[in-house]
Amino acid sequence: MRHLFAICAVSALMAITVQAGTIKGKVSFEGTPPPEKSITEAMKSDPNCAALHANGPEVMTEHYVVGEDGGLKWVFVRITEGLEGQKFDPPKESVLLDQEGCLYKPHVFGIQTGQDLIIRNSDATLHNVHIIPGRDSKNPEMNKGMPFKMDLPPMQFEYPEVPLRFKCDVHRWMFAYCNIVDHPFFDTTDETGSFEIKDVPPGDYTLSFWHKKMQDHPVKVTVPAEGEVEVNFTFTEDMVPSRDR
Ligand SMILES: [Cu+2]
Repeated sequence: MRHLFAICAVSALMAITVQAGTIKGKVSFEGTPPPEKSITEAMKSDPNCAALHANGPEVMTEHYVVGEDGGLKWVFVRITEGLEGQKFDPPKESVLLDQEGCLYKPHVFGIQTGQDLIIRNSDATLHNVHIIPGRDSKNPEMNKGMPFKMDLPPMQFEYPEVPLRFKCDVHRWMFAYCNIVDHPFFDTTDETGSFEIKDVPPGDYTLSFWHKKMQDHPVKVTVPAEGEVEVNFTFTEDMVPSRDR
C-alpha cells in the first residue's frame, strides 16, 4: 500500500515546460543604395586618427551596407507591441561600446534598460562622448572627455529610446546609435542582413525594423509555442530620404 502511494506521488509531479519560440529572418535592400562617403579626408584634422589608418583601406561611412546577396547590415530589430505589462530583468552581461581607430564600434547596438554599458577608449587620443537625448526623452544628456586609453564606469539607462544618439565632440564623423528597450527581445542585423531573437514567449507581436536613415517599419508576427517563425523585411530605394539620393 505504501508503495502505491509513492507511485501516485511521482506521477502527480507534472513536468513544467517553458515554452518559447525564435523569431529569425533577413533584412534586405532592393535597388541601388546611395554611395558611402569617405571619412579619410576628415580624419586628417586629427593626426592621431589619420595615423591609425595610415596603412589601411580608405575609411568610409557605413550608412547603407548591403551585402552581395542584398542583406542590409545595421538594422535594429525589436518587439514594439505585445509585451505590455511584463517585466524582464536586465542581463548580467554588459554591452561594450569601443572607440577604436577614431570610430565607434559597434556604431549601432541594442541594450536593455538597467543593463550595464561600458564605454571604452582604445585610442591614445582624446575622444569626447556626448549623449544627445531626443526632444521628449527622459534619459539625461552626458558629455565626458576620455583623454587616453580608458573605460568609463558602467552606466545604465532608465528609459527606452530608439535611438539614443552618441557623438564625439572632437571628431565630427563619429556617431553611434544606442537603442534602448525594456525587454531582451532585440537584435542588430549582421553583414548578411540576418537577425535572430530567441526565447520569445508564444504570442502575437509587432516587430519593428529600425535603420538610422530610413523610417521604422512595423510588421505583425505570431510566435509559436516551440520552434521558429521567419520574418523577412525589405527596404527599397524609394524609402531612402531625398537628401541621400
Ligand atoms: Cu572622437
